[in-house]
Amino acid sequence: MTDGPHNPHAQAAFRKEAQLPTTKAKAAEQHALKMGLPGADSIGDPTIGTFSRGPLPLYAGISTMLKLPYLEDVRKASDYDVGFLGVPFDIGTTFRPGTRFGPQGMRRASTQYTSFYSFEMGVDLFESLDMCDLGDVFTIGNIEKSFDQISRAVAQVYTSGTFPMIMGGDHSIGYPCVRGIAPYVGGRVGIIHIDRHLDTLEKDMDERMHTCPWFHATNIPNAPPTNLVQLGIGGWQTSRAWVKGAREKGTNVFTMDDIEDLGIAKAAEVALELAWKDADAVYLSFDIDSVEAGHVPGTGWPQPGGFTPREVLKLLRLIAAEGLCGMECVEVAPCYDVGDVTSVMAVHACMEVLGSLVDHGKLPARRAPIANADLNAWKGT
Ligand SMILES: [Mn+2]
Repeated sequence: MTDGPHNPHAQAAFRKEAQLPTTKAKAAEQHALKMGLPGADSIGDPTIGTFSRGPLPLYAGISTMLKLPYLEDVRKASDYDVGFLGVPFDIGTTFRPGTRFGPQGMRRASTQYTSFYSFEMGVDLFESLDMCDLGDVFTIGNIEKSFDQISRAVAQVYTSGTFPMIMGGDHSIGYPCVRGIAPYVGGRVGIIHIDRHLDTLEKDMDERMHTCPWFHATNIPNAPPTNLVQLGIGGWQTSRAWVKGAREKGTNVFTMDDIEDLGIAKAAEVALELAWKDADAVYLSFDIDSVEAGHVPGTGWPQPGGFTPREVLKLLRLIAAEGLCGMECVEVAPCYDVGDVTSVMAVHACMEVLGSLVDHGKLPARRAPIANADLNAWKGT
């Protein structure tokens, strides 16, 4: 590593890497060899087994999220700091469907991320966190009943003291996801919503579609619209009815121009101030279509003019620095994707948030599980 005055970030990254443990990775490697038998005599590398049982090769094996353990018994979620939860649901879609395959797309793309390490942040998620893939919510062919299933599933994860990392699904799930957390927070819940679309209709096509989550989430008694911050809104797909909804509710809206004028760092600071005002927790809703359409073709409503990947990743890092009660990544529709770039972007966003939570001491910070939690506490909200 060359020292010099012009690469302080890289030098800091090298220093942080030198401090990271390898304990869990080594143990996992031993376990993989034990399960998959040592490799053939001709193989020189002693870490290579006959059967692939660890993260390598990236293209092999069973695609759980990040090749993490699949937690079949959801009652044991409390053993983990982070639980990835798929919500394969797209009947709230008003244009192109396909986000029911979002969780599977993200799982497939996630194998590229199984080094778990961010050079710039100097974080190794595998060493720092116990994570699992909780599989998927059993969504069905009815929006409201599926919402009930989603709220119940999210409540199960959250009351286990586990960080819910939710993989959508269309954006209608924002409402039942927040609803599944809010009753257990104690105080007020703020929401940071990154999107090109306001999604503040009461109903669309006579149902609570993916254009509607924030109208309903902000009717939850402890999730008021004044603590909802909507970042990146704009373009030619925003209906005037959405604007009416946001105006009447009094949500906090920032267009791409607002954010560009403020700069990403200041925009994050302002968003955090608003979302955290008198709040005990903040939930993050990341719509992949907030990113410039050219980078994320695999989504239902691609739109030009959004964030560049680099901008949005920085924004996500800064928002996560203050801690979160959960995150959803929605609107990934792999059937329109090109070379999995949209799924990769979605996985990268989740990794960036987890990395920042670890880097800022917000994870691992397992909340004590709520004993005998009422998983229906959200009913009526
Ligand atoms: Mn959107």
